Amino acid sequence: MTWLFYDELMRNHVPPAGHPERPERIEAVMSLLEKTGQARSCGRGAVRPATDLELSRVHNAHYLDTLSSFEASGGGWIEADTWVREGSIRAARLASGSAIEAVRAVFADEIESDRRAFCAVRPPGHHARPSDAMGFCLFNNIAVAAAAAIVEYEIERVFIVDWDVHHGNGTQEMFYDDRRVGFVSIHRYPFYPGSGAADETGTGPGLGLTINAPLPFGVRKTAYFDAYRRAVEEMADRTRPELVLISAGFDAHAADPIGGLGLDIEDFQETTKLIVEIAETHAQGRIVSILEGGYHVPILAECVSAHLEAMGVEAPFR
Ligand code: Q9C
Ligand code: ZN
Repeated sequence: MTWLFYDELMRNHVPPAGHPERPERIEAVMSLLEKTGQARSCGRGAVRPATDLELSRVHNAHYLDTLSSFEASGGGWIEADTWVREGSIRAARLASGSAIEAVRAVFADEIESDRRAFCAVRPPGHHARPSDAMGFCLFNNIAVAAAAAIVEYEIERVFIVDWDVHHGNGTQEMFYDDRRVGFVSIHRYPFYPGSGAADETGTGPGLGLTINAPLPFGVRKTAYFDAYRRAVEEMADRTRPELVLISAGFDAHAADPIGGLGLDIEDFQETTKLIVEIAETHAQGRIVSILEGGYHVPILAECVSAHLEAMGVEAPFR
């Protein structure tokens, strides 16, 4: 059994019409998982908002205050791409709280094949920086989850893999000098947010614990998977992780309206299978996958369904 985390209140973060990061994204994901039978075969995790203490492990306390005041005084665009209004912070806290609770679930479970979780959450997180919202992201859900794992379960080696089409700049920044967290990002480059060159490899005790695989638009699929396998296997060797976290963005799909790197729905089963292998080799099967981008709504839902299938969640009605 895999654990599924979702809360309808995450739909109450509502950017203006036409914004790609919309409530329908997770609605469509959940409806499809119900239709395929996958929602029923997952355990349903209880979602709660992340606390200030949990968020402040990776975010500056001043940022939390600024964000609250911004929302309380009516909100609007907090930066070029990121909208905040009544309901946004609650949604973002639930997204981070889901990720924390998913970590708890995979550490609580006795059976290896049950130590997997997927968080169908929004707003996404991987661009959020210690003191800034960015790129549709308010709180860095995956970084909050990694920090919670390190503190609560006293682990020393976490591996974060980020296959969203955009570089996971916020996550990279939060752990750039940290020896406890290995970070791999495979992304379109040059592209938003501009970072993620191959020579960004970490610093100090974290040197060698960041691997970036920047790929040009139009890359062949074989080159994509060569780069992916190489980076992921190298980082698995370097970290021998006790927990694997996935920044699961699906905007590298060829039809994504704002991203695209030539991938098809089934390709996310390949990216997933390698992570399952690594988690089983090193991490007693523990995987927490957290939704990031993916903006073609029906395709996003199919990608999530395929991803879960590769994590062992069968789709009897598909
Ligand atoms: N202002 C995620 O996929 N596009 N975020 C900016 C120029 C921002 C994507 C275009 C894309 C953010 C989580
Ligand atoms: Zn993205």
